[in-house]
Amino acid sequence: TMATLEKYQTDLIEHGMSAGALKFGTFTLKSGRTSPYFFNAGLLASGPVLDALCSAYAATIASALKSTPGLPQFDVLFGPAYKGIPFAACTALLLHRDHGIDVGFAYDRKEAKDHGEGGIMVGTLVKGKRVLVLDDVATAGTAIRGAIETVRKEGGEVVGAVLMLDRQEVGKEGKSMIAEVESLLGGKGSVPTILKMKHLMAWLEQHGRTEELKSMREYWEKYGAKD
Ligand code: OMP
Repeated sequence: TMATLEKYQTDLIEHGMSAGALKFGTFTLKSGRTSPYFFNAGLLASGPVLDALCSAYAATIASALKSTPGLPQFDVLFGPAYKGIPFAACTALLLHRDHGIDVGFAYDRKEAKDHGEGGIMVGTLVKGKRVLVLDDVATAGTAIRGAIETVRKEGGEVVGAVLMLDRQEVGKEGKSMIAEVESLLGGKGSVPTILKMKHLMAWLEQHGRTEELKSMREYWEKYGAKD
């Protein structure tokens, strides 16, 4: 049975395709896997697309805060450099404007500054705060683990993470990436995601794109997390 799509999920898929960010074809991943799709969030770069993406992040966070098991309350949204910076900024704004959820936002520099205020963090201080990490795509979970580590080194307590896309693949310990990252954070419900691979497949099915759907199914059989 196919996943059902919320409007904010369909909007993000369709904006992603128009922007050339979400592509179906043949791609080599960081992990070396050959994938029938690739989502490059760096190409989500216009006012309307940022609106679709960050409205979806905000809706996902607001709904996860109300769910059980869900996302714990948090004080600061952290967007890792570089792609996470505009996304976290816009999401903090929309959480306030559309959901009445007021949080700080912070990001890191890729190269530490050795003058002025120094250090690698910019924005709201994370030390002693409950932090939600915001990231784009997670495959094996390497990138998201790095962002969690950055916040922890600065003394922040990472209570959860929100992702644009969970590719639903196997993580570093042989379980699903999502279960592995949840167990590093607040357990079940602490890593809400806007989209999962199965939502992309539901969209392809709704639009009669059977060839692409077939390649997606084959890929999932090979690399999908079965737990
Ligand atoms: P992991 O670090 O293995 O979780 O892979 C996530 C990273 O892979 C992202 O931060 C991107 O650099 C890249 N990526 C995408 O951006 N989109 C995809 O669809 C797939 C990948 C990937 O290479 O796995």
